[in-house]
Amino acid sequence: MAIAASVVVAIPVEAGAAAVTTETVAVARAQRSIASHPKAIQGSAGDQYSVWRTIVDKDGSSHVRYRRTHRGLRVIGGDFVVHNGPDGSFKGTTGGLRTPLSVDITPSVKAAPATVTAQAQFRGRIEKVGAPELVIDAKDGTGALAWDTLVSGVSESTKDISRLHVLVDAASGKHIRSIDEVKSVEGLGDGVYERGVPVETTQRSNPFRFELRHPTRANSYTCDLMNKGTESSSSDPCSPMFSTNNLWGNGSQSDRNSAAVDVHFGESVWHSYVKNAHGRDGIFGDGRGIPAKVHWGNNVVNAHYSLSGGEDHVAFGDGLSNSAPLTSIDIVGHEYTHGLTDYTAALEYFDESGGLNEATSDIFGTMTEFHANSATPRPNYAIGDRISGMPTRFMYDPALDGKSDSCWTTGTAYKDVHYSSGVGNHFFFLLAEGSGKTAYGTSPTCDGSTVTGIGQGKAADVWFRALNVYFTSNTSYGGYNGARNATLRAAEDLYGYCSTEYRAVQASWNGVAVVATQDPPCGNEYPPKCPPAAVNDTNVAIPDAKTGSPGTPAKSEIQVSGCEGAATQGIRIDVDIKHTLRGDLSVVLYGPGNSSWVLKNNDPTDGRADIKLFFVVDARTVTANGTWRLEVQDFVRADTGHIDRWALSI
Ligand SMILES: [Ca+2]
Ligand SMILES: [Ca+2]
Ligand SMILES: [Ca+2]
Ligand SMILES: [Ca+2]
Ligand SMILES: [Zn+2]
Repeated sequence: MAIAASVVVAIPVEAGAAAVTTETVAVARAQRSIASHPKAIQGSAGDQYSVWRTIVDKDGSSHVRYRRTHRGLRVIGGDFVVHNGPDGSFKGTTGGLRTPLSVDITPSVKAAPATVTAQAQFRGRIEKVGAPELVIDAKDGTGALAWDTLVSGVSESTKDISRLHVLVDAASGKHIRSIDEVKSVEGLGDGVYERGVPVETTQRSNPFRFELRHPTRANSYTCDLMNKGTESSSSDPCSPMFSTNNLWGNGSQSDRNSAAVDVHFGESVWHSYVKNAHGRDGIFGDGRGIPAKVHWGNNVVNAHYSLSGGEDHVAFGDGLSNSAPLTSIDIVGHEYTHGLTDYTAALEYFDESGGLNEATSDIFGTMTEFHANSATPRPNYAIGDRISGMPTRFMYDPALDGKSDSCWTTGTAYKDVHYSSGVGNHFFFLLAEGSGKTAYGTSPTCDGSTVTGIGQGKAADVWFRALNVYFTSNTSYGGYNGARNATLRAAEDLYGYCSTEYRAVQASWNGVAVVATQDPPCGNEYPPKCPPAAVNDTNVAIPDAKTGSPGTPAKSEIQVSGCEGAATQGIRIDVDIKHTLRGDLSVVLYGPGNSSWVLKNNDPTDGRADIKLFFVVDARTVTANGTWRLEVQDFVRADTGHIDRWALSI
C-alpha cells in the first residue's frame, strides 16, 4: 500500500549498521520503519507526522514519539511511538489509533456556539477564552471532528489557575470532555543536601522540557545567577533552569542543578509549612512567590533576602571554594521567612527589632527543617549545621557560638542582629522543648529556673500569631511594645489567659531574662484561695454629667465570701459597660477596707463607645472577703449608658 503521508523532519542518512545510535540515527530508523510499515501506525492520506521526543536506550534500542495531524488538523490521540532494535530493526509501534483516519473536515456546528458551550463547562472565574481550534478527536481510536476551546481562569474547586481545554462535538454541538492543562508536574531531585526529593516543575513544549518553576504559584521559581554578583549585590539577571527528563541534580556541586534542588524543594516545604500550619499562603499571603537565585557570586559564604533591583528575591552563595552552597533547608526557610516578616510585622532590621526579625527567620527556618523531617540527618535546633558541619547558631544555647546572647541584657540592643537574635531563639527553644537536657542539646535558663515546654507546634503558633498580629516595626524584647507582651497576648488568644501555655510563655521569657513589666503572675500557682469568679449582672444607669460638674457615680457591688486571708497579686476585673462615648467615663474599684484602684480615667481623646476590658491589679494587702464595689462616673454632658456586667476573679 502506498502512503501519501509526508514527513516533516528531514531524514538523515545512516552512516552504517555499526553506527552508534544517536538521536539522529534513531529518527532515521523510525522514518524508514514508518515508510515500510504504514499499517502499523494506521497511516492514511492527509496524515503528517512530526517527531516529538526521542529516547535511546543504553543498548542502542530507540523509541521515537510522533504527533500526527490530518488534513492540517491536530489529531488528539493520534500520537504513536516507533520502536527499533540496536541494529535498526523494526520492533513495532505503540499507538491508540484503531483505523486510518478518514474525516470530513467541514464542521456542521460553527465556532461561536461551540465557544458558548465551552464557557459553560468552566467552574470558577473565567479570565480568557481562546479562539476555538478545529481538531480531530481520536481518543477512542476513531477520528471525529471537534472544537477545542481553551478557557483560562481560576478554578472554583482548587482555587488554582486552570487552563481548561473543552472539546465540543463539531457535528452535534455537544460537550465531549474537558481536560485541564495545569497539572502538578513532580520531578525528582538530588540536591547537595536533600536527596531523592520531589521538585515541583512546569512542563514546557517547543522544545519539550521542564522548568524549575512552580506549576501554579506565580513567580515562584529557582534560577541560575551564573556566579555573577558580589557579596553585596545579587541583582544581576538570572537564567531559568531546565531539565529534559525532569530529573534534577546529581547530589553534588558538579551539577548546577543540585544546589537549585535544595532551594526549590526547600521553598516548597517552607510554603506548605506556613500555609498548612499558619494559614499564610506564602510571603504575600496570596500564593505568589519570589525568584530564588542560586550560584550567587564567587565564594560567597552567605544567603540573603533582598529587595535590590526593586524586586524581592532570595539569593544563595556557593560557599567556600564554591563547594559548600548555603542551601540547607534551615537556611532556605530562614531567607523566605525574611520575606514573610517584611509583609507581616515589618520588624526593622536594627536593634532589638532586628534581633527579633532574625530570630523569626531562625524559628521558621527550623520549623521548615522539621516539616521536611529528613531521616538523615534528623532535624535539629542548630542553624546552618550542614554547610561545614559547624553550626552558625545554636537555638538551645545561643551563647555557644561565642557571640550571641542567651540572656537579655541592656547591651543586647547594640549587638549585630544575628547575635541579638539569640534571646528570641533561646526563648523559642525553652517554650517548645523546655530547659535542661533535651534531645537537641542542653538549654540553660538565665535565672536557674526549670521550664517545661509546650511542644514545637504550639510554640510556633504563639510566635506566628505574635508576628502576624502584635509585633510592629519597633517591637523590642521587653517593655510595653515588647515581644514578651506580644507573645502573651498571642498565647491568651490561642489558649486563654493564664492557661498552661500562657504560663509557659511567661516562664520562658523569665528564663532568658526578659522579665515581667506589664503582666502580673497568673497567681494560683498554689491551690485556689477563693471560689471562682463572682459576677454582678444587674444593669446600673450611669448618671450623665451636668454643666460644670461630673455626674453622681454609678455603683455596683460584689460580695466576696469563702476566701482565705488576703487576695492575690493578680486579681482580675472584667468590666462590661454600654455607653455611647466611653471617653466620658472613669472607672474605680473599691475593695474591703479603704483600698481602691483607678482602673481607667476619663479621656477626652477616646471617641469610642462601650468598655469591654479586663484589668489586673495587685491586691495582696487586701482581705479578700467583704464588699467590692465598682464606681463609674461620667465627666462630660451628653452621651450616657449603663454598667451592664462586671466580674471579679481573686
Ligand atoms: Ca497551627
Ligand atoms: Ca538545622
Ligand atoms: Ca456623658
Ligand atoms: Ca446586665
Ligand atoms: Zn537572616
